[in-house]
Amino acid sequence: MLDIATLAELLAKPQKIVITTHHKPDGDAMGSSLGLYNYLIQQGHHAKVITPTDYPDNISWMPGNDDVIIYTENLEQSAQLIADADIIFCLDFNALSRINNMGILVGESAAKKVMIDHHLEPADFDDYRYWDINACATAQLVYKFIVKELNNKQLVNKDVATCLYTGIMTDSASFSLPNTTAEVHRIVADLIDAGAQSYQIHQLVFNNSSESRLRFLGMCLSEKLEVLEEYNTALITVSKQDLEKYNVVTGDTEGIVNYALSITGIRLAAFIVERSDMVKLSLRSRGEFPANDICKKYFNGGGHRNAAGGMSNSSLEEVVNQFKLILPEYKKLLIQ
Ligand SMILES: [Mn+2]
Repeated sequence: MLDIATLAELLAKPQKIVITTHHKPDGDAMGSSLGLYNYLIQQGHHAKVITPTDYPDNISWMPGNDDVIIYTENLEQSAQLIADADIIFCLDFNALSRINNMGILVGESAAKKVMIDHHLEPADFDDYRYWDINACATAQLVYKFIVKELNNKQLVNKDVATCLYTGIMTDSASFSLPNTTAEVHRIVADLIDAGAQSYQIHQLVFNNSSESRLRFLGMCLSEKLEVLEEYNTALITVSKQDLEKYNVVTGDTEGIVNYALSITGIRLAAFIVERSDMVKLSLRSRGEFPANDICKKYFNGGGHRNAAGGMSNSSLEEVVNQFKLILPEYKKLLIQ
């Protein structure tokens, strides 16, 4: 294990650095990765962000985005950078399985691994860990790492601030989740002071939908939403044919589960989607209800208490039936 003094000393000289984040990066994954990237390049480091897969258009505009390498599209270059790295920052994930085949390369690299993350149950692959499950976003932790651990607030420039603001905004559902504390708001205020333009960022992330994405959302809400009043549960089920019909692309299904959770009285919401090779589930819950418990126990997944995910190799119909059959076990918690 490294301590912060040793890590700070390492970072005082230019290093070869790889920054990576989880499969199918979201706003926090890209915001924290590019926020750290824009910080590191000011100090002369050779830094590269490598994502395991592609990511949606509405988070593809942040400063530094043109320099991001997508692993699946640049296998050799990525492998070389990972093997040659002095330091690998692992942001917004805490198990190498979350970065697919890249996990093997990162595991084998002699680089020092720095984990900055807010998910439960971290695996043991890192040399330095900055981890807090109470943080609303990894971007919040990247800010604190730069400002509190490395004492470099003056290097939080407009580019860094724009990326970190985006990470915090998206992971806190626009500053609405319970973990959006006063401290988070103070950090966000600092980021605005440093140049983040909140209005513009909201426009770019949330008002940036394709027409087909909006029509797909309409179809989900009018035709695919099922409300199980007895269990205060709502689910939206989408088949492979639905995805094809609406030309659904990466990121288009993001956040749809939240509409199901927005119905008065609903405590558990599920979005169940048939992908080409598996069925994926996204669960959201209110209050104490442990959505991650269902994902962990029944669907090879996990996550946070109020936001979790899982997968299954069964058919879509079987997964939906299984999900419904699980609900009686949780009825007490669901009807509180
Ligand atoms: Mn996150």
